[in-house]
Amino acid sequence: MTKKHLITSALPYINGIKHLGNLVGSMLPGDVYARYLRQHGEDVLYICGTDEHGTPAEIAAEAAGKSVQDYCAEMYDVQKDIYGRFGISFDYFGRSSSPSNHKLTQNLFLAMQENGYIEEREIQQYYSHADHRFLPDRYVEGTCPSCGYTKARGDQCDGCGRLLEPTDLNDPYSAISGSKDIELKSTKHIFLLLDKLNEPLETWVADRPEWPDGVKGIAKKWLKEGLQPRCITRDLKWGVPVPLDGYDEKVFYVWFDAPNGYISITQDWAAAIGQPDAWQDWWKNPDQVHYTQFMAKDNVPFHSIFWPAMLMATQQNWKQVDYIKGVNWLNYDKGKFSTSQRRGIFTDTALDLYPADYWRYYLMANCPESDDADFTFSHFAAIINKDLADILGNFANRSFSLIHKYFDGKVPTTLDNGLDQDLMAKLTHLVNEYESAHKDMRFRQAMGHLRAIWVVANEYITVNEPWKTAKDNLDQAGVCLTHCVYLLRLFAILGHPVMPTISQQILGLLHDTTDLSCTPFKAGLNFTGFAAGHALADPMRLIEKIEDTRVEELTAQYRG
Ligand code: B3M
Ligand code: ZN
Repeated sequence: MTKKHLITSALPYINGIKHLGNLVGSMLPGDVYARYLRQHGEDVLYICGTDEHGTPAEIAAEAAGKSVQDYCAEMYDVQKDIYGRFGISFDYFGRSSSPSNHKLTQNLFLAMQENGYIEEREIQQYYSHADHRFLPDRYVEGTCPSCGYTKARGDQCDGCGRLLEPTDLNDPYSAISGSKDIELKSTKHIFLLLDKLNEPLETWVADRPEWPDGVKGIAKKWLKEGLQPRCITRDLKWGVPVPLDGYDEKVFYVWFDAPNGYISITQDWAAAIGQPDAWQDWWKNPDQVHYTQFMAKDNVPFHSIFWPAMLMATQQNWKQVDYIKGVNWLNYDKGKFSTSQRRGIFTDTALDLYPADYWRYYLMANCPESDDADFTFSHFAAIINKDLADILGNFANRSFSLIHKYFDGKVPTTLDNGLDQDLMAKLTHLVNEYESAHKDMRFRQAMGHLRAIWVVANEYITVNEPWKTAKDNLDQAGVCLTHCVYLLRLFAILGHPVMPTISQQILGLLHDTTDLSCTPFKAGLNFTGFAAGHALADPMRLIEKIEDTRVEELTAQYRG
């Protein structure tokens, strides 16, 4: 029996509208993979949601002059709407602040405590006299002891990625007020005894055959250094309450509750479809499910070590991840995207500028899979103008215009003698390569194969010159143009995972009612075409080119 496919994308933080780097780093590849699997008849559940606790939410809510509850509710709706307009086909987009995640996180914690993986410790924590409060790790900044980055945070250094404790920082200061008038004071916190899980984790990581070397390398590096007990409570008000006496002023560390969101959002999905126990099919049935996670590379440690360790510590046989797709960074014009400096292209702006599918195709064709990628408007325009306008769009335009000119907008003939054998040989090879690349989540390569299929189609119409043969051999022109109708339908089927809207537009022009969401690639290859006389829609320009002047304007406008 084939396994069900559980897919999750790293939960985007609630604060601020996400930029293209966030999109291509987890949600877009997750969506492309989910669409591909569904199209090929697999049973898929694609889960994501907003990561709402922790200091980013509190800081952003304060800056917006709103309660953190109101801020999160508002930003949840904003982000959900944007991903919907990008065609991200989650089965459910939930919230880590939901009651289900509070309950689940507390129950998981109590199970870890029951099994001896929890310990209370008195620690030294920075107390800020200027801010009259203890400082959670992200509220402490300072100089990284490893790389000297001066704005390293108390939990992780953005300069070198090292995970830190606030006491590791040199020249620490309060990230709230900038005050250096901070001192270490004693306070009690709860620790997860990760050191007790080092050995079982080493065995588990070794038994992850599918993990890419890069992911395995990160996990093994952590395990080789030896996991240390990790503090899982924070002096914050907004978060999952700690179910222990004396912890009313503390909540769980955001990374202790966020990944549980994958499970609790599935519980919310089950409730929403009226089958409250359906979530168990995905999370309590480990042998029947294949679980793939998508995330940016800095989230790999938490997903390959921290959360698997938590689930192990509960001894409740939770489904653990089978494959982790960690994506590198998308940089903006050789620098970093910056939410605070509004540097770069953010998902709301992107949708105002161009159709979602332009971005979807561009980002997958340049997906930072093995290395960082760099976005510039000139590169974006070059790819859209060449791949989508000149190759795909031009082929569609020529085909439809010639069919309208010489065949009254109707399919010229049937292909009773079968499809051109040379064309089919090229297509079959490329479609197999394309399918294999999707299956292995090699997205850049997949887009290269898709583009090559469009090129084969253009070569076919160019070699057969129906605009010439129509003058003295209409039948010959008809056979060629009927092949073009066949090719356009194939493009729609192949394009669905990445460019669902353009693919549907092509079908609309063909007056074809095929359901692309469940028509596998090979079905497109075997199709021999419509009946002769099948009426097509009037030609429309599928892709609008991006002019050089517009590229210059946009480059200047979004320089940050
Ligand atoms: N919210 C994404 C980030 O680090 C983080 C992922 C949580 S997945 C459980 O930007
Ligand atoms: Zn560093």
